[in-house]
Amino acid sequence: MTRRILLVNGPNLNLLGTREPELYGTATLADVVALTTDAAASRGFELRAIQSNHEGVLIDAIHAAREDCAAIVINPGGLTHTSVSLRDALTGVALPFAEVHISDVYAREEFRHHSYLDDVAAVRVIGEGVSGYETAVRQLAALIP
Ligand code: CA2
Repeated sequence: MTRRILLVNGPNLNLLGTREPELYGTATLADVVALTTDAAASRGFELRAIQSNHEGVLIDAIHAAREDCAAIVINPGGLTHTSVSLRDALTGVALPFAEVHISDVYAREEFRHHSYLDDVAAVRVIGEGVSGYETAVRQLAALIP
């Protein structure tokens, strides 16, 4: 299996670093990709990164990962709380994946407490800020021989 990890960031995460720093910090999406690339490289993995505001684009990227990735790190944004289709894509490709949330969703509104991914994610990292992406890579890499 190719030693490559797919990093998926969902809707609105392109806005990282531009507003709501009290929730999401000041790092940009480019910073997140850079830190996740480094975390993956230090464990012998290449990183492919995608961010989209469109659910179907995210699903297509997850399907493509079946061909050449060993694992997925995903912050699905608001789709966490709404999308059966995203869950079906992730279970359909059967790659181990980490669900990452920058903010502590359990300390926020009730509607953020439910995740369609929580029972199928191999790793969950919640509320660690953007360093949670590094934690996710470390924990996922430990599962891959
Ligand atoms: O905490 C997280 O990482 C979330 O996945 C972020 C989602 C939110 O819907 C989830 O409940 C928790 C929202 C992403 C929006 O990101 C922004 C970043 C900066 C400014 C505005 C939005």
